[in-house]
Amino acid sequence: MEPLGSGTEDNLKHPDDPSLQFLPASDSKKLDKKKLVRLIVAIVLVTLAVVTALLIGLLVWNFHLKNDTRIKKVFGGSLTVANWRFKDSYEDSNSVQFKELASHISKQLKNMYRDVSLLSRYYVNSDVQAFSESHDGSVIAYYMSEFNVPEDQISDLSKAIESLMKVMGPGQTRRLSLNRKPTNDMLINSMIFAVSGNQRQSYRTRAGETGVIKSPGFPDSYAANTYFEWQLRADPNHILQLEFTVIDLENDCNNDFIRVYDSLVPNENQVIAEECGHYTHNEQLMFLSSGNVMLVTLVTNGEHHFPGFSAKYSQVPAEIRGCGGKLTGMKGTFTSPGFPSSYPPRTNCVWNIKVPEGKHIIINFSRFSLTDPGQRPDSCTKDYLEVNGNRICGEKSKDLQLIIKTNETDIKFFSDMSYVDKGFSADFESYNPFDRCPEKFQCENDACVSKKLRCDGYDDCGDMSDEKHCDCDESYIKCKNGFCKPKYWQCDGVDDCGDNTDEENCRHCKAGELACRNGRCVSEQKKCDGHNDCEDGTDESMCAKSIVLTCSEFTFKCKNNICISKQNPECDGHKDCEDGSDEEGCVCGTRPYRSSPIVGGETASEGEWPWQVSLHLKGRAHVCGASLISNLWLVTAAHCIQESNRYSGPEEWDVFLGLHSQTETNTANTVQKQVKQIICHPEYNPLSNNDDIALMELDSPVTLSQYIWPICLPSATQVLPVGQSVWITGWGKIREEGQLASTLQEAQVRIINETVCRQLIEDEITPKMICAGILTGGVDACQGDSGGPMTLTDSASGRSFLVGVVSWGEGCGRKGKPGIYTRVTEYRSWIREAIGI
Ligand code: 4AZ
Repeated sequence: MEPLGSGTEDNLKHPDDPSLQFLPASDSKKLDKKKLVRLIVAIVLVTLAVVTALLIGLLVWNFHLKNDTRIKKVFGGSLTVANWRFKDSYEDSNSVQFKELASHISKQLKNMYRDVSLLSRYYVNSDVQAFSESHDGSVIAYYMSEFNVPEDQISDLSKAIESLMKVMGPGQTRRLSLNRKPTNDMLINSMIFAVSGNQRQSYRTRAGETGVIKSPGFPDSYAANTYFEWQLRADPNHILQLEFTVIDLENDCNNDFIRVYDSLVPNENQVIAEECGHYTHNEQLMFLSSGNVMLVTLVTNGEHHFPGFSAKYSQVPAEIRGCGGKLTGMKGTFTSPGFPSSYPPRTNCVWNIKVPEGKHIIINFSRFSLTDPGQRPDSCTKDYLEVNGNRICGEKSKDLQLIIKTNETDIKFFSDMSYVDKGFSADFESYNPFDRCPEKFQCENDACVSKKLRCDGYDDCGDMSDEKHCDCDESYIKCKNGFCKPKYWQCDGVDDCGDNTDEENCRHCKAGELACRNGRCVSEQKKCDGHNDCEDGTDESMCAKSIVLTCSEFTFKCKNNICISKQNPECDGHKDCEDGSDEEGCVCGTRPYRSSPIVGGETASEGEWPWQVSLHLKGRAHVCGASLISNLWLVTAAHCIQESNRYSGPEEWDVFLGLHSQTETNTANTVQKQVKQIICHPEYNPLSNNDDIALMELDSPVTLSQYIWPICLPSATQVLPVGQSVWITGWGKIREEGQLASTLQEAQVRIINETVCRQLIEDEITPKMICAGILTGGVDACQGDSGGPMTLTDSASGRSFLVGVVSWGEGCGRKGKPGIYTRVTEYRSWIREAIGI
């Protein structure tokens, strides 16, 4: 092909070419230039057109196509069709009757959505999935409605559904014509977001029979990323009772969970209970429905393999005995419906208690647990008991007592449509208002306590009134404020009187004298003068500068075998040993991000106790605590490992570091490790609990972080004075008869004098044990805290030391029964010899 602009003059001036007639006269050079300009203009125009088209395309995609990325949303609900009698054939989804009614209801749902423009715009279809018979013989329909909605409209869609629910919610009747009969009303009683199931099984209970439902693959393991539903139905006027015999799922409820619904569809507003993790059989796990249907769902996300669940179901008459009534006489009992099973949702009971004229009523609750995830204990809007207009809810760990100063009262119990709890068990008694506590002591707060508890040094009434105006017998000291306290509490380093009377005049040395540990007295002025005046170093032990002494039980030995006077010199930020060995290996025990129920404790902040470790029996639940002492080693209790010789193999354990909540073991802050070896103390004695300490090596070093950090080991000579405050932490039981805590708990206790402890605890307390607690009770370690740390934080350096390991005790949080801990200073050289730390 000939290149552009390369033609001859002759060619251009050809007389037969008509197009040439209109060309202006020009020479050939001018003509070439014009062609070039035209070419450039054409190129620019074409480029502009392409860019514009691209921009328009992008804009269209952005505003139209992108917006049109639609998400499938399924809302589930149920509605009652009044005036429509239930037929047995409605239970068979293949029957003609089922299909006919389902099709009518689907049409009505479509009509209902048509009235709301947002809903009608994105509505796809409705599917009626099941029918059940309501208590009055009419039909309850369970349906799913599907919407195909742009992503950015989802929340508006949910709001539209919510407001529709308000119009058509519980107690609201909407007349919708079925078969064009105006007499047929449709009462919509719920309509909430739900996920759609992909595996469903239906079961029908028969009177007197018990059925069983199990997760697929039980007891081996269930599959990951699945959703299963079990629909349970009972006869009219009956309710369903579901009792879990085994629950063994992943601990993290965000991954795998079971839900029980008071409906045939997974209606979010009708969740009775959600369960995950390992059910420990501490208490019966039984649920009741409010009507004759129940749904159990299993959602699995996690890849781990767990056995699953098994549960028994049966039907019981809806007339649950014990829901309200008249109670008369001098005394009696009443419980929440179904107790000790969880009470059913949607319950409303009223008990009228009437005792003889002139008497008053006292109600004692031995159990009170009315919690609901959506309810604060001070608001009581969901599940509650109402007495004289006052609502009570939440969990009361101590015995709850109500005093009613009339001879008649109404007690109302209410449970809403979601989440249930164990309920309550109560006794009522009449009492003579002029003799409130026959044969007992009447406290100022109207409680009655045994006369024996009066003036015993403990606050038994709860308002100290049993400890006021006391004449103290010879085994007690009289505090200046009038209280009596046991003599053996005198001079124990703890202000038991509250005004320090019991800690005054404890030293045998004169005023202005310092008491040495060896019993000598020296002038206060000799303190920190650089001379060993006490001859045991006491007067030089709390000084900025240390002096060199002959080694003894009161001195710290440096690496170069020189002993110094300073008490607890290790990792205090000062170089006390000439060779600096007191400041070696001191990365431990710091909490870079320290922010600020063990029995009577509080929930810890995340990262507050970064050395706290949770030991799980492999693939199962938490059983013991432990402390991280390097990036490879843990300290725990020997009894955790050697219990009946069952768990002594390293392969039997999973170690969780950086853990906060037992239900979230898979967060970015947690690390799970296996165990390489376990070294139990060779002299551990399970009968005496002496030497209750063990070491665990991780299979690989853990990366330290804000949430995972080792605690310092104390030197053998570190002093732990009586009365010192220390912290205990763990996921142990929150009450002696209670359940394990799900989030890490912390509590502050004090070191208790050994002599006092021996008088309080029946079993032998050896010098290798530490007693610590709060003697008035209520604050303590408990089962499940074992192996975990007792942490002492040095206030000057802010560094924390592992001074104790949770070991044993007589019950948990009992009055006058401190907890017993392994004294770690006694094992300093054993640890060094065993693992070189
Ligand atoms: C235990 O069973 C246990 N109250 C641990 C600590 C205490 C009691 C029992 C102290 O592991």
